[in-house]
Amino acid sequence: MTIHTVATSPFSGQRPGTSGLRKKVTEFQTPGYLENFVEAIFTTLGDCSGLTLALGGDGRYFNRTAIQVILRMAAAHGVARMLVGRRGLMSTPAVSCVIRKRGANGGIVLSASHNPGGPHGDFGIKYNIENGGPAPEKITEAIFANTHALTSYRISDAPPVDIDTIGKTRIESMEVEVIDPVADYAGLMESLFDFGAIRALFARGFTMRFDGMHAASGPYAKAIIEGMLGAPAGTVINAEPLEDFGGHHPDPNPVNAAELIALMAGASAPDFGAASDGDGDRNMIVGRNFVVTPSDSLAIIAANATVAPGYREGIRGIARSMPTSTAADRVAEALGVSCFETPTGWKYFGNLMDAGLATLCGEESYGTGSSHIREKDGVWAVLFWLNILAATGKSVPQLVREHWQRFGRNYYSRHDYEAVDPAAAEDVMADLRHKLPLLAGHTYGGHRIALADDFAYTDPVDKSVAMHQGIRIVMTDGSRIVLRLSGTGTEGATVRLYLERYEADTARHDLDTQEALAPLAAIAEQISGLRKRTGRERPSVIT
Ligand code: VG1
Ligand code: CO
Repeated sequence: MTIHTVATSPFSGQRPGTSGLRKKVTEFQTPGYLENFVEAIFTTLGDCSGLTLALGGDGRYFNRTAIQVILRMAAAHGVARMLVGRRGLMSTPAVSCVIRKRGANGGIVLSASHNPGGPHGDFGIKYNIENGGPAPEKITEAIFANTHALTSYRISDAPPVDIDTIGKTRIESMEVEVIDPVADYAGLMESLFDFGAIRALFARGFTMRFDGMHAASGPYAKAIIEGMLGAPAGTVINAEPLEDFGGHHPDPNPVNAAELIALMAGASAPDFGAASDGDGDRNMIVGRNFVVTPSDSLAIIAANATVAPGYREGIRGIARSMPTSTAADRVAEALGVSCFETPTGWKYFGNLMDAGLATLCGEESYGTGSSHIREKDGVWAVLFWLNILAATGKSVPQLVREHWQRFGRNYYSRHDYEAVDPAAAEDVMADLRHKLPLLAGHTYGGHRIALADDFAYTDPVDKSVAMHQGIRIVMTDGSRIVLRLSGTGTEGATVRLYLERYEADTARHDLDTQEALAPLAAIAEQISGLRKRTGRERPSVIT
């Protein structure tokens, strides 16, 4: 085995987005492309001797190839130990769990999350720090800066490591330990939730369907829900991770998980439905003929948190991303705890959780989690719901309706305009920014604008500032219109339009969501000209 220094030259565009570097697989296959980015990570880490790092991915196409390259590069940089998930698999929350539980210095997650996989799909890579969470912006920006300065990368010519068998091997002087990707995580879940009560629920005949979408969460859900909690075989479907996710889009929303939604609306619907995404950090919660919005899910978990043993003492605070509905804010107020509004992306929650300021965090994009790790966590959210259902004996629709009766309903929807011309998308945003100072005080279609700004966030812990995190137009009645550009796409630009309207009156809690939000959508178009400028008649995806 020899360590080689290979000459290279920088690639442009290796800037990590909302959650790491995501590109087409074909781009990652360009000779040196992956190596350069990994070299930039190691350069940013500096002296790697003595470091222990976790490594795993969602199993998509190119996962195995990338794992071998990263191992050989880690060995060349003097990393002491790598903890690799068997078959190269580890869900994003499981990587976070392993880093924390085993006291690793960080980890590398290979995933493009909810983006499609396969040879013509997407791939992604992200660095997580010692607390188990995504690297904060100062680190991702340093990695990006290093991608520009590279002239070479270092790699061992060691033969491929067997990553399919649990055990230890070596590359150069680095130890490679292949670990069971599920064990640590399953143990953590058992410590947080009332497994006895959930087991009893299933024993009483409660039925459930969990759609693993042929992605990373399948093995976790199967081991925990069917294995430890005794749900009948077949409760977890599409549990085997596939390199192309079976050709599906591993994004758990009503559009991509249409089959589950149809099942839950049919005559033979089980009591509870759930799905997770490519890397297992997202979740969708469905009742009989009833889809729970992620924003409501966060609020409902917060309001019922103490039923779960891990949260019996109560929660310290809630954090939500800015576009996420304000349903959780009302719960925080009722509980007398703080509520934080952060930019989009889980990396902004890390400091709040480390400082003990927030226990529960959530995003409108089907992401919910807590301070048990530092990533959002799909299976965790599903188990939390199971625990609440078991403890209350209520159905999903009943729980949600009662929540609305108590706190009011936040009608909420996100309209995505995908793969639009990047110049047109930039134009929409630039023009809106320009208009912002003139908007407050104006009335559109009966809505008076109370505040219009370009969201900026100062981290309360380290005082770091994130600017330009989305345009926020807030009405005097609390209704909101938010526009921002996606930072995870790999084709053109994606404009996200988020709409929210609060309704206290129980008699008006059964409106169709899109109808309830149509007046706000019209105002958004009037102010932004989004459809006109992008040449789209309607959104590509509505969730
Ligand atoms: C999207 C979501 C965001 C989420 C991010 C990563 O980002 O909107 O809430 O944190 O994906 O999730 P963007 O920039 O495209 O809006 V995951 O499950 O892809 O790691
Ligand atoms: Co994900």
